[in-house]
Amino acid sequence: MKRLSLALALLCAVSVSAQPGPGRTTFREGVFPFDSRTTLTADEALRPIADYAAEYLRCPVRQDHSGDGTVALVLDASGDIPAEGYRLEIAPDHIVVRSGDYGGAFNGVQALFRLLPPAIYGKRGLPEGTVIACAETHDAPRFAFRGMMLDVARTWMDADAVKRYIDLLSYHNINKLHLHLTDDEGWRIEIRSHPELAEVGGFRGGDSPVKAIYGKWFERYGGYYTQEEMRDIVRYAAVRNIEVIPEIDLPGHSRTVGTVHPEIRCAYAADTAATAGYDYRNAWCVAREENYELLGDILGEICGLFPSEYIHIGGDEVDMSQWKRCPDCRALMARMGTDDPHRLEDLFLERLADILREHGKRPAVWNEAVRTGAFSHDCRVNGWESTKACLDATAKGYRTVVMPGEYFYFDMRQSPNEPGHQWAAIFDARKVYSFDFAEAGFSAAQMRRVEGLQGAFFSELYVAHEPEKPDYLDYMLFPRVCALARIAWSGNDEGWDAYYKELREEHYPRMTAMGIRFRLTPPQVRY
Ligand code: TNX
Repeated sequence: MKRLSLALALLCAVSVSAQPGPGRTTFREGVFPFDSRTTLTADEALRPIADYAAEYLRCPVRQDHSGDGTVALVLDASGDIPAEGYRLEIAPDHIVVRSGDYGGAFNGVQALFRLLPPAIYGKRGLPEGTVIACAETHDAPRFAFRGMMLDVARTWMDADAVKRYIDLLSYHNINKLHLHLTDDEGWRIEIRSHPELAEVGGFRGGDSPVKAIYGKWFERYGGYYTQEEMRDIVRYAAVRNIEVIPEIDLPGHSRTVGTVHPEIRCAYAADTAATAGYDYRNAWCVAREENYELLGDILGEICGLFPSEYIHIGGDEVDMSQWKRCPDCRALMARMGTDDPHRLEDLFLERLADILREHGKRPAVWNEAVRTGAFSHDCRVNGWESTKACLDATAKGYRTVVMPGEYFYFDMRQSPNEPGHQWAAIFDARKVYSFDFAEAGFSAAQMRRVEGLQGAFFSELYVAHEPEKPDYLDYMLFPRVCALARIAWSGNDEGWDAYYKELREEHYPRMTAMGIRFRLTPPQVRY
């Protein structure tokens, strides 16, 4: 028996070829065995990570750091380890993850997971005789912002589904989850001072006044997060080193709130809003003073609910024809001495930014909001329309998260006959991986404004509850998210061939073990 487990151990030891991450790794003699003696231990501040890791490793968490078989999470105050970076040391009798902060420890634990058999993600314990090769790895991220956006407004995703994606993103060291909580088709967050927003606006079809825009909706469909559920999601994400950034999309994309509260629209539009069919009149009236009171209530609650420094207030795709036709908005423009409705958007968003600032927060906005350059520079811009839009925002001096549709919108189809949009491009993981700042024309000065990269999934075409398409979101996200996470963490210096080999040999088995219905992406784009 002993001989058998030794043989197994050697087999495993030999078969361990995975790298813990893209950082610098030096392999050493010997192996660390995972067995019944394995325990976890952590400095106090890292305790949630030890508890988290224990679920996967199926081993106890102990107070003391000593003893053979210990996996220790240690905070290093020397300042030598960069933010969110880690040093992972694997010796025959112990493993140490050293980091300068919480995020680094979490990332180090993920690096350790990547060395273990994919079965670890099933949380059912490790196969007998699992050993990993002794090694030391130093690694740290290239960007502080490594994000993913989910549109839960168009397609409702319940709290468990969101948590599942938080898990999947966290395995890739993604550290921001931008939740698109409101849009023309739904309002997904409870606002206690105005419960009708979610109670009515969270549903369409059936007897709901909220109409479907893309396709018809006959049955009642939808849902929303209670504040309690959302706090739980935020906590769950924080343990996994993910900050949740909420978005209330304003002043456009507001058809839902305009249906629940028609008075928020420009007066002429409010009267005729009930017309059938596609209704573009989805903007808040800028000139209506009471709107800022309602928005003060909404944003006040959002600020209290989310610990993130930035609150996203939208700013994209506003149909300004409404303002041009609205006597009150025109009078306001006249007082401002302009006939450019973009100035109205600046004014509107700036007032919302003031509300956020009163709550100690800052605004995040889509790139259209900084088109005139008048919007305050304390914001964070999400550059989505094109790479050029990201170049423009950084050239104007705005701190920018780079997420151009043609590389990072995972609602785009992956080949011509697959489902999805194609307005930005048709692309698969290979193109995601190829994104290169220098080639795209970012100067050194512009790079200093780049906070990082983000992927997005907009869900107006996604119908999660249609039983025949349950895996669509997995299919759209993976492996494109893998490639995004890789370039946000370390870039693409190793080249596509090497990365593709890693995808096939490491990520695909892991994703299979996780139950992800990913797209089996060919190495070369084949149309
Ligand atoms: C653009 S991204 C939008 C969304 C759509 C998406 C579809 C952005 C700020 N606006 O409303 O869902 O394209 O790809």
